[in-house]
Amino acid sequence: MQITTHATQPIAGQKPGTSGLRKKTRVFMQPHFLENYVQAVWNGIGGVAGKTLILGGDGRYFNDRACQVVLRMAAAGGAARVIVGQGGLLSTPAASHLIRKRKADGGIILSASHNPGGPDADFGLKYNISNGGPAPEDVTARIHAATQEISEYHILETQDADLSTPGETRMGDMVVEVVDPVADYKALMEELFDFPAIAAMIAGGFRLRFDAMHAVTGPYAHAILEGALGAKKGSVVNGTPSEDFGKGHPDPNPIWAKDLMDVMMGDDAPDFGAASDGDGDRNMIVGRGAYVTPSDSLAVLCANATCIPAYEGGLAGVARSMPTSAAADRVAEAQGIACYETPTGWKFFGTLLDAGKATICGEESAGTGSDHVREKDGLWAVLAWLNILAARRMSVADIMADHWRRYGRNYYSRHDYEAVDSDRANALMDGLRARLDGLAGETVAGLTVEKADEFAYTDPVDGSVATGQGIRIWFEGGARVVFRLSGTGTEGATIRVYLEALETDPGKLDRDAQEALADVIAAADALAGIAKHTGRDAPDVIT
Ligand code: VG1
Ligand code: CO
Repeated sequence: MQITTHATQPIAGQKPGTSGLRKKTRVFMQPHFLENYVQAVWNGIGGVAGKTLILGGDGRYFNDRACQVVLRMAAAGGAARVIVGQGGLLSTPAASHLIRKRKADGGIILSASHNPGGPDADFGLKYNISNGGPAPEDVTARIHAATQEISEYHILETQDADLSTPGETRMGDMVVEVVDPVADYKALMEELFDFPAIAAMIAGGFRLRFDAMHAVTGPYAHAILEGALGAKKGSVVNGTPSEDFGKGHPDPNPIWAKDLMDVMMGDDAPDFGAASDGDGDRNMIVGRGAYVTPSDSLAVLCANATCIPAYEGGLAGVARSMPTSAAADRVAEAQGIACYETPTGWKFFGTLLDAGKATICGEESAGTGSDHVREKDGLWAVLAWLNILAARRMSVADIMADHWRRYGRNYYSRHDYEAVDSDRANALMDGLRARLDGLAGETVAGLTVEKADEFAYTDPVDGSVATGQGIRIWFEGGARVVFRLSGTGTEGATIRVYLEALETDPGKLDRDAQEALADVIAAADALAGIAKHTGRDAPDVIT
């Protein structure tokens, strides 16, 4: 077996975004594209010689071939061992757990998360560090710099490794250890949650439906929900991972998980519904007739965490991404614990979790998780809800009503304008930025601006600074709108408009969110000129 050195040159556009490098699959499949990036990862982290890495992906198109390339390049770099999920599969939270459990030096996760998969859809690659979390910005900056300086890459010329059965083989001097992708993760969930209580609730007639959206959580949900917890066979739907996610869009929100929403809003709805995304780190929670926004879900999990064995002693603190609603803040305030506000992307929670400053974290984009791993975790959120329902013996709708009565309700919605021409999207943001200083006191569409800024963050643990993290505008009366550009898209720009208004009047807690936010929506458009800049008269996706 021979290590070949290929001459190459930098390929433009290999800059990791909110969550690793994401591109059209065909871009990833171009000659040298994947190889260049993997070599840049190795170069950016000081090489892989003697290291142990975790490898797995969400099973989308090109996952299998990319796995083999990563293995051959790890072997060429002198890695000691790569632990791979059987069939090349690992959910993102399971990969994070394996990195921690096996004390690996890091891991490669092959996924474009909630983006569709297939030869004409999206692919992605993310490097996680030894705490199990996404590489922080200094590491991604080094990787990006390495992509711009690359002149050669090294790869072992060898047959594909057999990833079909657990066990150890060798690739050159490197050990390839294939593991069951579910086993360790399932054991961790059993430690955190009161499985007997949940199983008893299910045995008592509680019905649930979990939509794996043809993505990676299928095997996990089968083993945990139907296996360990005894949910009826068929409770997990779309549970076989497929390369193109059944031609679907594996993003767990009311738009893309519409089938589940229809069932949950129907006459014979089960008690509880949930869905997860391509790589298993996002979650959607819906009760019978009651959709729970991710921001509310975070607040409810924090308010009820002590029902769950792992968090019985209370939380050290809570962290949420800046665009996430302030619902969790008031829970933290009531509990007398800290609430941190970070930029968008799970990588910003890592230091807070490592330092023991935050126990539970969440994002408005359907991500919730805790210090059990260093990624957001879809099934963890589902089990947390089930544990709370089993302990409180209330329906999802009643838990929400009770929560809002006590803390008030943060009406919340996100409007996305997708595949907008990048220059036009930048013009919209630049226009807002230019006006920020003079905005306070101005009245737009009936609302008066209280203050406005562009979010910058100084990490309270390591002092690192992230600037340009979204434009925030607050209105008198407590409403807020945030504008930012997505860092995970693969086509043009996606403008995200995050809308929020707090309601504490007990008579006004049951409104439709779009209706309750109508003023803020109008003010957002008037301020940013969304229609004018994008030529669109409505968002592509409303969550
Ligand atoms: C989006 C979400 C962000 C999330 C990220 C990765 O990023 O807004 O909250 O952390 O996706 O999630 P952006 O830059 O497009 O807004 V996942 O499930 O793709 O790993
Ligand atoms: Co994801």
